[in-house]
Amino acid sequence: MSTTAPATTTPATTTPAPLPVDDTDAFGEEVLGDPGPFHAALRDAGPVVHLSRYDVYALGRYEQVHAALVDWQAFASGAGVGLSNFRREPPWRPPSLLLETDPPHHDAPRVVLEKVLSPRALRRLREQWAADARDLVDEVLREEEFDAVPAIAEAFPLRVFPDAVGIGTEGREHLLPYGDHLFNAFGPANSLVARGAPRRAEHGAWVDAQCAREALRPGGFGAAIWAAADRGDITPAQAPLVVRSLLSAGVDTTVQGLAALLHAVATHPAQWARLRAEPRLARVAFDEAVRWASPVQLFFRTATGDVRIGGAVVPDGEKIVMFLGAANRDPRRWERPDEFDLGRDPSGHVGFGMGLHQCVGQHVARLEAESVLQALLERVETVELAETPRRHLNNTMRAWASLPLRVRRR
Ligand code: OVV
Repeated sequence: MSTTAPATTTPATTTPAPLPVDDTDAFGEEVLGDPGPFHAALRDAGPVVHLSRYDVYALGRYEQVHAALVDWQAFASGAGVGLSNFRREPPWRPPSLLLETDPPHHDAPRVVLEKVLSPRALRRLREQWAADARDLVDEVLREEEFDAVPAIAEAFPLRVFPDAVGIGTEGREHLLPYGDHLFNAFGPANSLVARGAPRRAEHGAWVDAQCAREALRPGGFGAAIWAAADRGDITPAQAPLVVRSLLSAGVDTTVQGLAALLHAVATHPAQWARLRAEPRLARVAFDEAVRWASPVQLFFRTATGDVRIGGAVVPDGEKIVMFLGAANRDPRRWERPDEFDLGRDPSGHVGFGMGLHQCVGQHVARLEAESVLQALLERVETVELAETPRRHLNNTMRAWASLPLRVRRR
């Protein structure tokens, strides 16, 4: 499946290495349903591979994915972190001030959001979220069998996160479809994008309306962002877009992070037993689940010049896709990468990215996951799949539609 094409630029003295070519549809249903074989082929083909179908350059190895993530000068975000190149086509929504920008524009919004979502700022939520998780899990455990996607993975973030942001209670059903379309839109304009397109304006208008100062309750993350605008840390024009990032990146991601964790423990009974014996492993369990499943599978960058990667050259202005999910299972970096293993140290995984743009909401995600896992550990003896789980296909998220579980209570 891999052939070799000559690289485009060939300086006389430093001949670029040959560039492997792969014509697989990286966003086709076959790969989205089971990306493992494609990821392995990509990693084995070389440090960088040309994906001929989309005319983009792909990184599947941990070393190069990590290197690209931390080199924001050479690998820019400002032209978009999806397939679409904002230098050539207009974005479908005003670009995010966090995700789709580079320094120096990126920095003020980042500093503001880092403070708003810091472990310190989240301390006041810990008790409440622990209680919310216990209530939810008590409700769910009235049945021995339930679908953990709607019952827990969706229900918990939807119960705690919009309240923490401080939006109203009306219209919250827009959050998941908005996020689903957003994450599809980082990929090509395939049938998944077409399916979301008819209602994207409706979801987008609702989300945008929640970002106004008047829409945000005092005490929440949203109000804290507006307070930063009042202090002059960001401009009043920036504030609503920073709030929008919370509503964009904070829901589907944590839903699928929780789903990944629940899937992991349901399919690894020995690891569940270990967690029961050592609840302090709850923290590492979530990070290992994020490494193992990589709910966010990929992001793109744009080359800001002719960029050398492993001896090959990516030409100026071209798009580079970083397969986070492939890097997180690269055997060059991880021992037995396909095993969900609480004995390993998953730190350094790129499931939250790395470098300047590394997930600013990761402490929120960890707190949500720990709250839910703790409540389950207190109440559940064993957990297993009751039926075959069902994937939800998305161009950039590795997601579950359904995760039927059977539990035995303590
Ligand atoms: C990491 C992420 C995903 C989706 C949207 C955003 C960020 C945003 O900032 O809007």
